[in-house]
Amino acid sequence: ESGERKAKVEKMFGFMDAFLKNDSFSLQKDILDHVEYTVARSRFIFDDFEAYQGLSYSVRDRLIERWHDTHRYFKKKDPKRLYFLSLEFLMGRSLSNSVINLGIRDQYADALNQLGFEFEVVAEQEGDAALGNGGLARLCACQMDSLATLDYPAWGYGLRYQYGLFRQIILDGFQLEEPDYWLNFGNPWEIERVHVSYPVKFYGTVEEEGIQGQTIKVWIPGETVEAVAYDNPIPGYGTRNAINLRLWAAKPSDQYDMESYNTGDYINAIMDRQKAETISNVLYPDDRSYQVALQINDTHPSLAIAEVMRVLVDEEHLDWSRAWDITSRVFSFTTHTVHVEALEKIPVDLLGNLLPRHLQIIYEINYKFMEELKSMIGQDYDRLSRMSIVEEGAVKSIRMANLSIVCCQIVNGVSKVHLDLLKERVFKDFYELWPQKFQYKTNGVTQRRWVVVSNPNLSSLISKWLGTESWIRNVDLLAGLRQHVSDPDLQREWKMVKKVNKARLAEYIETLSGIKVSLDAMFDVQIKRIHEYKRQLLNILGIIHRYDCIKNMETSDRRKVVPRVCIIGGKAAPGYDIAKKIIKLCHVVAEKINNDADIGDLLKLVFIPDYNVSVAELVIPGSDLSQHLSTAGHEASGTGSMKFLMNGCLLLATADGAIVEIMEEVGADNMFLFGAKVNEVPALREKGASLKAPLQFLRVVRMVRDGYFGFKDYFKSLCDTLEDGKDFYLLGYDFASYLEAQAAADRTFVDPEKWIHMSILSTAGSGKFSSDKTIEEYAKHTWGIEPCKCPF
Ligand code: GL9
Repeated sequence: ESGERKAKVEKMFGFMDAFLKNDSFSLQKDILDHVEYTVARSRFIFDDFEAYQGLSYSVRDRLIERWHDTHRYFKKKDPKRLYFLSLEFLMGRSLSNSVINLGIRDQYADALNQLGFEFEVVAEQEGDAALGNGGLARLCACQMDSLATLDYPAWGYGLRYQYGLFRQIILDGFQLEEPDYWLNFGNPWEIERVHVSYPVKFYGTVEEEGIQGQTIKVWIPGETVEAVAYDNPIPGYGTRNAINLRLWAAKPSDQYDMESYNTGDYINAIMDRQKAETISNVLYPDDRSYQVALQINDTHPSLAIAEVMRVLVDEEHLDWSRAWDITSRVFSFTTHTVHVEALEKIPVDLLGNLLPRHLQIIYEINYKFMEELKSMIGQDYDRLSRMSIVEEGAVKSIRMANLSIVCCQIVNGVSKVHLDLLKERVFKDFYELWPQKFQYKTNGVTQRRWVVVSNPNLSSLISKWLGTESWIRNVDLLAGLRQHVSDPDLQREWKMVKKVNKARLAEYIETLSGIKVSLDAMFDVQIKRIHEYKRQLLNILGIIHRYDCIKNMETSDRRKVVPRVCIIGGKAAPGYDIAKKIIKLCHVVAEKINNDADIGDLLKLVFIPDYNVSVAELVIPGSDLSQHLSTAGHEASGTGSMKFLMNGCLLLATADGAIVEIMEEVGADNMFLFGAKVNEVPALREKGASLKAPLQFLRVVRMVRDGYFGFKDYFKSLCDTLEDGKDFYLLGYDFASYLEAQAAADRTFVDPEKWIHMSILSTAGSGKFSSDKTIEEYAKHTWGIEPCKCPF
């Protein structure tokens, strides 16, 4: 038999051409073959989109090849593996990133050229995979890139939502939401694994059974849904390794409701089956801090704790303490918020109905934890009830964060300040109990996506001046730019790159909005989810103030004004009323300013609709200044700032989240900082109404309130949030120092040499904020995994 098998293997090898070839002829042939046989268009006539499809399938073949080799190698070496669970992965586009990581971008560009297509144009055909809300989800995508590049044996696990995050449509300045049918035109980057599927059970009852003198719990589920795997290969850069992001889709189970089929209720049975698929239909468009019930965020996969316990105890029949020992060793938990009210809670009624056995297990974990806690701290009932996994009250709920902390040996924050806040506020009780559990890993972003893919000109420039491309894998080398910072040649070339990127962005703005912007103006950008704590409103009020000042200036003084193009972009959660009003305010203010001929190029305001990863890739390289305005103590990290920093954009920011560490790396004098500090904020809030806002602030708020921009009634509730004593996010208090920071940015901008100097130092100081660094820290200090590099 083994002889037969051997013959078969030999025969198979005979069919193979070793690895796929990457010369121009082979690539062209591959693309054409896919156009003809996979896409089923004629190789003689196909358009840009079909070229994109043919190209992508050809890239995918190369990904699969590496993916197979990597997994065969992992299997052989059998290292400790990491399984990275997240409900959100915001991957964006795959084409450019893949060919760059595979090291064959230029070859593909050349092959396409020979076929009469342009790589950039073809790449624009791809839609975004927007399976996430914002920073938390994009962080996971960056970390997957780093895990692959650094050769870690890792798997990502998430959900394959039928619809991505909603599309933002702006109609008359109002945000409307439309479904994102991202799968409608197919997705060449995934591989459906119909055979990799697992039953996922819901509802039903838990019964007790006696087996060999022992009673065990048996869950009799009421419904079963099938989870089917879709694999997305993630290639590393400069390595053969390609790891897997496995996303699950819900499908009706074959065994589903057999009863109804037999009783003849065929049509209803079919309708019921469709319900199963809705589980992975929509990504919940959520944002923290105003949710009350079930919320999707960083603690959400924490139900996995109860599931692993269930499998070990109920299915593998381990005793509880052994099962708990294993579970608490394998899980680690990263929290991404500073907002106590945003910590996820699941109502007991809901959980008991949906997953009755899991609820029992959580109760058991809590019972044991409470006993242990009593033995340590005694009968301090206030503290016991604060730390309990079960929250009593009107709606009895499970505190998922408490469950995660109790279970995991390490709880990570995402920045230094964030850890401090976890210790002092969010998880104070737990920190006092288990100080050794609490750590932080500074978030990071991948320089592959955020410089090499999105800013190729800057990327080449950096490589040229460093004399190597190694910084793409070894980001510490970026610091080497410091030694050339005063070189006039570098400064000139640096400026040129920025200009080209600004021109590209200006073109985009004109296509979008018809607004022509001057390339000599400062491009000032704030792009991120719209949230009160992120204070886009502060930005808009600052713009109104600027407009008002210019209007009241003598003509001679106007010559000194630094022209600005203010760019704002971001989505508001569909149910977040105030955030939606901020978007509308931005539009009415823009309408007024942009149509005021008297202002001309001195000030423009542009709202970029439907902000997503690929929009960010275009906007960031083209911006001069970026704003990060969160009220200190509210942004756990903030990773947008890191992308701007790497691209040499100067930051105007509060000392919050990651900014505090950025200050340490690039120096406070290379940034424009303002606002109350983290430790001042609580005392300022205490002061309430006695904290008087400055006159300039009152004036601009009054303009909005009095209907200077129209929609007076509509903006009333927004203005009310800024009244003395109600201004929770301290816009009034921070306004004066915000304007000072803005003035400092203006003064620096008119000194181009100084500006470029600061810009180069920003990129040079951005090395610490690569996700490669974050992943190395996690690998060493949290996961305990080692690289496992597949030989070429
Ligand atoms: C967030 C934090 O708010 C950010 O400050 C942080 O940078 C990221 C990544 O750690 O996580 N937590 C969170 O829920 N979101 C974050 O961006 N929100 C969204 O993703 C919408």
